[in-house]
Amino acid sequence: MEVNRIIQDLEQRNPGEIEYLQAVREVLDSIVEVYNRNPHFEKAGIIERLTEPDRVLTFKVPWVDDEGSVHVNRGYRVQFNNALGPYKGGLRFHPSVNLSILKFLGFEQIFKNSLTTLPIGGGKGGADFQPKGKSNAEIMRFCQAFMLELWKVIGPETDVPAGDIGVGAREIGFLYGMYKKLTNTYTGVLTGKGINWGGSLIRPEATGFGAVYFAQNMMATRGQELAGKRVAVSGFGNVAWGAAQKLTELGAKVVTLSGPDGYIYDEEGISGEKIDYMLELRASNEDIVEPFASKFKSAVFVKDKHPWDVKCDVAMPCATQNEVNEQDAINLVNNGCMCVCEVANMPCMPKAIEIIQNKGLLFAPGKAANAGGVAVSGLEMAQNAMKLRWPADEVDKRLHQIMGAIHESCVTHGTRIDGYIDYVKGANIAGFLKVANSMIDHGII
Ligand code: NDP
Ligand code: 2IT
Repeated sequence: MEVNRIIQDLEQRNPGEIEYLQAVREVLDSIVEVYNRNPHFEKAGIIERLTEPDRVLTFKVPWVDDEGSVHVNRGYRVQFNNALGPYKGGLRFHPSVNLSILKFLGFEQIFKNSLTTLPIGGGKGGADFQPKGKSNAEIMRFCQAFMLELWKVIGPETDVPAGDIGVGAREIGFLYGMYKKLTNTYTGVLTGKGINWGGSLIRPEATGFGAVYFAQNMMATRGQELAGKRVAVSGFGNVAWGAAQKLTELGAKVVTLSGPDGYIYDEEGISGEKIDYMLELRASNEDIVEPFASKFKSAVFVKDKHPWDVKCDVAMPCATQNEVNEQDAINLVNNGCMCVCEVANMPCMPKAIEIIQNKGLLFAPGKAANAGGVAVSGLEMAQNAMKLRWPADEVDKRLHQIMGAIHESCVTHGTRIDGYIDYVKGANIAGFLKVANSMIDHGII
């Protein structure tokens, strides 16, 4: 395999899909040696087959707002690869959603889901819908209209969507209600369901908790622990909330959170009622964090900036892709940060990763560190299939084990001769091998 040639071909076939090409290049750069050492991969056309989604569905989502005006959005489902199990991955509702973003997310999901040790394939979907400022009734009508198309291609043994940016428990509820009505079934077709109707305990917290467990394991490789450390967190959504909770519980101090309007710095630490307030802010549908600084005296609002110029020991980007650039990485290094743990999907730009790794900092890619979310989705599917529910401590114990196993895979496949653990390489190789070998077992299909 020649990475540059493959990327050139992909560019021609998928013009302008910047995020998708960025995600593919990262994986190919990591696996090229292993791939070329095992000619059976090339013989089976694994890369050509892996980089073309099994199918991509786009559809019209017409809906009516509270004033009676008609709107049309574009809905998507990318069913990328089902070598390991039913397609599995979230739905994103955000105005920035396009095919490139969903293909990058779906591609990453293949390897992430492989790392979880659970039988789930990779997929992603969503819509270019702006939830900001919409009423509850408008959100419901949009979700219903979206499901009127999506239901045709999903199913508990086929494709199991979940939440992502802009899709939380409320949206999953509206989507599930419509699916149930259309199919006259009651199945585990979506994860992140409400706790009263098939959801798993710990699913809302799982992405953040899992990432913190992963960061604990990383720090332990250098004899360090999270207790007493200053942690910069970005975002103020579901994932940032879960991470802030667990970090605080373990004795770390969360000093920042952020939104599209800027970031909050709180020297006293974001804990207790401040973490609860994050949920209120998020639910307000206003998408600003500035009110945090009016409510809590110790908090300062820094307009239009990312929180990567503060002094911290650990950085956990929890908002969105490409939110940490080259200069941010330099700032983190200069401020003494020792560990950057991606919790969002692909939040660090390639140049930023290069700087962080070259300076010897611990660095975890999102597909390893944030896999706890989809892992507990997998546990939700298992519970639904058994028609029972595990207590919270059982789910949390399994989440702990899974994150430990992912860390172990990264160490096994990513440790360099000088001892530095390249978690990017480790995660990509471990995730890839299982998928590629399964594709070979299934023949050319
Ligand atoms: P939420 O919708 O709950 O929160 C997303 C946060 O990121 C908000 O603060 C949001 O503000 C901000 N954000 C989103 N897009 C942008 C943008 N283009 N520019 C600036 N800020 C932005 O989503 P989650 O917390 O669920 O997701 C956060 C990240 O974690 C995403 O990368 C997601 O893919 C990833 N992830 C989520 C998992 C889950 O289970 N939910 C699992 C694994 C990863 P705003 O809405 O105003 O833009
Ligand atoms: O990016 C992700 O892993 C998610 N948004 C969660 C997917 C899932 O199926 O739970």
